[in-house]
Amino acid sequence: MGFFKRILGAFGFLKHEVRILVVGLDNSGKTTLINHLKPRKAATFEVTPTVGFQVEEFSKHNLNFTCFDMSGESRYRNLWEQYYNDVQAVIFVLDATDKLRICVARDELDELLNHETLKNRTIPILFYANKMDLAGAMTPVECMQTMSLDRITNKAWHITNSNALTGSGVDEGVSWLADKLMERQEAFNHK
Ligand code: G3D
Repeated sequence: MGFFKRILGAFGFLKHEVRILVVGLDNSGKTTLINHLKPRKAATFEVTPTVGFQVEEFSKHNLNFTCFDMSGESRYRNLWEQYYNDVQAVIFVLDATDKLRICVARDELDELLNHETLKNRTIPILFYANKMDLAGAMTPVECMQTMSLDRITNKAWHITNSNALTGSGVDEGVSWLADKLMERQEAFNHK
């Protein structure tokens, strides 16, 4: 089943807008990965040309995707933090071959997890250990350990490997995310 069908199924008729953030360091493969998520037709793809800070967004039905680099000058941080509001899920893309900068990714994850807007929210976080096709890529378990993901106790999270060039592994992650969103929707409906 396609990405949009899965998520639309998860949210029933989608009476509300759903925002999914796609974040990670530059060069981790975010743009390549979301090319697999974007609908081929009717994609509205915008690049917001802010000096030093670039956000890519697309929407379909009531699903809104916002994608940006977490690296970059810290003076832009408060700009992208505005996107934390109303987010229902996070996709965090890791370059599994970048052993040097995975510590930077871990620090950025810290900032995200401890952010006032997100720290008490139970939104699911999907990690892609991307570039699995390249020699020397860390396995999802190695990424999990280096990123200390087991410290995330108040949010559902999952890590899976991916090759954003071919789309391999992308669907597995999306299925997990759709299931988590569905569980949340069901819990909300029973309140
Ligand atoms: P970003 O949007 O996170 O900055 P991009 O990253 O999607 O622009 O990807 C950065 C580079 O990594 C691109 O190469 C892209 O083709 C490559 N890449 C992304 N995902 C994968 C993957 O799974 N496997 C491999 N082998 N390469 C990948 P260029 O050469 O265009 O800079």
